[in-house]
Amino acid sequence: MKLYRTSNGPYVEEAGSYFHLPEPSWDALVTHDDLHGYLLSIVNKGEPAKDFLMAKIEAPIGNQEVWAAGVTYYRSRSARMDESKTAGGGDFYDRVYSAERPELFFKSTPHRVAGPGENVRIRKDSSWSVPEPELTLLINHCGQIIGYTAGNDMSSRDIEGENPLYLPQAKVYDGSCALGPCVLIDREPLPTSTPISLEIVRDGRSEFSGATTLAELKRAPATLVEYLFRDNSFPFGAFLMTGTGIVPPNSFTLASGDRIRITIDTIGTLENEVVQGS
Ligand code: DO4
Ligand code: MG
Repeated sequence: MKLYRTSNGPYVEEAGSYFHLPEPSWDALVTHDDLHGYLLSIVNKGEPAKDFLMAKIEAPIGNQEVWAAGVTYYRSRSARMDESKTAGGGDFYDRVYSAERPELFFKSTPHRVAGPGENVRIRKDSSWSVPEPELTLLINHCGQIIGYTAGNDMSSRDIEGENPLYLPQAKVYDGSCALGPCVLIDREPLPTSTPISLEIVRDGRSEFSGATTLAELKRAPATLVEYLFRDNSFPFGAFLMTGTGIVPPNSFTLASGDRIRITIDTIGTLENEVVQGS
């Protein structure tokens, strides 16, 4: 089932039919004792709504914090080592890739998150920016993975590459994160064969495209969540981005007007336009 947050409240979609939810609070849904069972009960009542298409789809977030895992794909390890080699930071990325403890960092508060169709931003003081397409977990307040969405961990590679201690500035700024278009609510983990793809369109033409699958993700989502919840509480639940396995070549940087499309098969496509900070 797919859960949407819209300007007209939340809807659940099953087999092409949309059902409006009487529970309007996104936080109450995320912290529901049995969200999957609750949504199933709404679907089974069988009263599809006709007004879903009139509503604006919004980022599927209430008061959840957004966190991110890093260097969970070999491609990300290599790209980071390359971008930070003159700063002498490369070794850290190699070590964290094979360490038992994953890299986890705070990514975003809800107000910095763009929904489908909204703008993501590149920093005005960055000259090398990329999107990072990432499977993103929705976790309830008890630390259970209850759903999956597509995420974009927008990153300033020059700022992070200059010094790894600049990571928060490279990663956390207005419009630096996008989530959506919906949350796939599933009790089962996603198959490792699940593809994630990225396309960047400039002036109507494909400027970059790439793909990976969850089989390339080095760490189990449940292990990442276990680390995140160690000595850390999330009363409204949390999102956890699981890292990128797609990095455009070093010659590529995003530009204002680029359209970023991130597709995860069973979830859908998250599309955003890029604007430059001024
Ligand atoms: O180590 C810095 C960030 C890594 C990251 O965001 C990723 O691998 O996706
Ligand atoms: Mg990332």
